[in-house]
Amino acid sequence: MAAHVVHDGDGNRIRLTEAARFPNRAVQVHGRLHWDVLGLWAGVLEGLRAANAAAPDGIASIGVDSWAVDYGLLDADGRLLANPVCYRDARNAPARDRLLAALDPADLFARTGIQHQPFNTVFQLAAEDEAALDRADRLLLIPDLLAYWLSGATACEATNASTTGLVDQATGTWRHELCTAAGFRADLLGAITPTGTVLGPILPEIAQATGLAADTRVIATASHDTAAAVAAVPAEGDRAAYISCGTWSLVGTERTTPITTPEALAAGFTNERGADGTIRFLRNVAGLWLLSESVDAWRRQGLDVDLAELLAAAGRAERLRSVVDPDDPRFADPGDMPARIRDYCAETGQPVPQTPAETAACILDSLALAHRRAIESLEALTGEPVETVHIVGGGSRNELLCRLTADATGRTVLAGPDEATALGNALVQAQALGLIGPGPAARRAAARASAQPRRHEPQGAQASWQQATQRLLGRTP
Ligand code: LFR
Repeated sequence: MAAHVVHDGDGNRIRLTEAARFPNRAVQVHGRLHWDVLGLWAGVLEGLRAANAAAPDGIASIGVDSWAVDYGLLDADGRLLANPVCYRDARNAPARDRLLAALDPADLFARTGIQHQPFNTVFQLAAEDEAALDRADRLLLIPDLLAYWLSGATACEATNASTTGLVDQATGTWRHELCTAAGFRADLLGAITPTGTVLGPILPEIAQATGLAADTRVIATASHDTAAAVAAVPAEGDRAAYISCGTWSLVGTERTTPITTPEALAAGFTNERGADGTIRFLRNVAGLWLLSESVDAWRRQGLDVDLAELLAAAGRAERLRSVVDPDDPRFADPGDMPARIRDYCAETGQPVPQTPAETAACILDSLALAHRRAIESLEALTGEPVETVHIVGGGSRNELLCRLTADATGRTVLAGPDEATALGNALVQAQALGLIGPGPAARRAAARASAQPRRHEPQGAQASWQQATQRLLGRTP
């Protein structure tokens, strides 16, 4: 995505232009789920070539963001030792259980602020191949790895570092005793890099391969995609929550202090770091992953599924006929999602969705309900009312999900921007370059000026969603 800072009567805003797009796929090899990181790298280079060709005034800087927690291990010569493993690989859950049995889970949460997701880097490292750890000299999270290949500088950007589960929430530095507990050397981790640090110019070979000017800077933007997306939420006032909606629905608020109470831990909330040291207090809800995996499964079975038609049919379907808890662990791994949804509904004595439209309706109703559950927990845990829900990210394009979320939560939903991660990434770079003033308020103002969210007011009775919540909670298998 190419971004252009516009200064006009409305203040500073960012105009985004899509220069290129490439898919990201997890690949199963020899019993392990990997990312195709070299495919991603090829996509980055191709994208930079396209962005450069589309920017007659040149490109000042590049910022890399991606999903969180995953990493590559490098040897002493800076060579990648193995293809990074995908966080959805099955190796993590047993390692988490082992480590949590040895540590005090509530104490760990209080120290790091991070929810005990099986895929946290700390648990992945506890499951890591010992020989690889012995040979490794350095660990880089995915965006830091790509930024290293672009600039030659090794960074450990702060927003993404917090998701490892290895950072002290109070000091923002690594907790070395957790490295020891997980069985790896703390010196694999470099010093944490403040968000917005200029890492340096691109390497000469990158300038040559992409046509970019040799002085194009690489900036450690908010490299965790959710941190970038939340940095771009066009919120006004403090009664707004966000849902960063894509593969996951990340439901939360931005705060200045973490909440690490046993109640927050039990409700599945986490405290990740945002740009400017803000805290993203949020819950991971399994998001549109359930739908995208279902579409993949139907296509593998030879069904010709058109997403727009499927969503239209799901919109016409009977509401709340059957609902699942999207956070049930059975939905976390790649696979035949429609079959798992059928099993769940059968086990809980609900009508079993048969057609793709019925299945999609079940998924979207269930996500809206899970959004409601997370917003209600959020209010209870923070003691602060939520009046408006901003849905940002690719999921904000899903009109049906936005409408159902307004209905289920009984709150106004403001949908968009859909490219919130790219916008937040660019906002942080623009601040690092001094094109936008420093601090969260200036960024938020520029985020608002850059977006035109669509409004969805809740329609219809709350009672059916209230009953469905009770039904879901009462029937959890
Ligand atoms: C969203 C996201 C979430 C993180 C999950 C795994 O893309 O980054 O914030 O919990 O992916 O990395």
